[in-house]
Amino acid sequence: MSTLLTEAERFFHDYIEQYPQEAHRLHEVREEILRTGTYTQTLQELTYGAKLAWRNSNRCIGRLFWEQLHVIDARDALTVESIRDTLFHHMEYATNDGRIRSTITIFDPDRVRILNHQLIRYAGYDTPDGIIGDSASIAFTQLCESFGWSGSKTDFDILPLLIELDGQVSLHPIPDELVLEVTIQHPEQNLFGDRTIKWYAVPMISDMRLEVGGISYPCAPFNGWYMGTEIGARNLADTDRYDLLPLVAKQLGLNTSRERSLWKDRALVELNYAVLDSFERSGVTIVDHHTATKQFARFEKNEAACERDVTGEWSWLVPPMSGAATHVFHKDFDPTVKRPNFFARSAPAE
Ligand code: HEM
Ligand code: NRG
Repeated sequence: MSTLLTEAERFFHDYIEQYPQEAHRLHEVREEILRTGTYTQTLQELTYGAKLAWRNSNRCIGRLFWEQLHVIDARDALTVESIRDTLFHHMEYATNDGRIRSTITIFDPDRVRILNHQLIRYAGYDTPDGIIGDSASIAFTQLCESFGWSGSKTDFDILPLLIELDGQVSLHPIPDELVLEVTIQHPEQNLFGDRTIKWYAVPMISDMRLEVGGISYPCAPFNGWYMGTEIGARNLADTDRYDLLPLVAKQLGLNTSRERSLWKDRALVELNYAVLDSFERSGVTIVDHHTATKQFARFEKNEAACERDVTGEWSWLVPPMSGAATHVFHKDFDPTVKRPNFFARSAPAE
């Protein structure tokens, strides 16, 4: 309880600087903690805390926009139907027909969990004939199957939601109309032969714990939009994900028998170009890694002007291609973890 008190006091110190008329809250909260062992935050406190958690996310290159976060308070959603509908609402609101809105939905800190890594993700199956779909989802897909779910065994089956309320897990398929997807097509080349390759529009992380003022919210799914390399240089390219570079290189007629032909690099560039171009043509928000790092430089400038230090994790901030062509490669970052923040739910507090 003393760490809760310390964290709450630290949080309200900054909060009251921002909202001086709220000075009384420090005494109220202190009293509530001493009396009950915990406290309930106002929506204004939660909103401020969630934005700071984003601002403090050391791995996030998208932090320029930390003040533009739409916060949905779902602490009163305490039936599976209302939790499910709230998640569906988040998807619809955030997707916004492609003009993606950064959004977070915050659920009851004690009673609600989502078992999915992201609200929308593709299933993965380990079959005797090889892996189908996203190998990163194999274990979670098996969990869904143990709850009676069965997918169509395509490379792009949308997984259902697994919602846990008071320790009871229930499974909820996501209606197709809530899932915006983009077919990836290069404007000049056929990169994938007769295969159709696509990706979903909105990354909605649902397995991180939001911590604000000493209170943990284990269920607080959030989203921004994609940086192209997340899809083109990792999800579709990693050998333990969709592993598409050999196919793309073959389609481009590159010499894959010699590393020094740089077939992987050349395939990566065209694949990433196709991702960015396809999202843009579909009217779905996405940012390329050059623009994203420039936006991050503006964030660094803004923070300096407010006399705040920017913390960061270099190995996450540097994009997974053309790293040295961006300014973040050439800098050091202080990896100190500030609070409020988001934490891996399984990991102990850092
Ligand atoms: C990580 C971009 C919005 C919190 C990342 C990563 C990228 C990124 C590229 C690294 C992901 C990876 O390598 O797997 C963006 C962009 C956004 C955005 C372009 C557009 C607005 C947000 C929002 C939040 C957020 C709205 C929270 C409110 C985080 C966190 C991580 C992260 C906590 C680390 C995830 C982890 O540890 O797995 N972001 N982000 N980001 N972002 Fe953002
Ligand atoms: N790399 C993961 C998503 C991680 C978070 N990325 C964001 N977050 N852009 C992937 O699915 O590829 N966000 O909140 O926008």
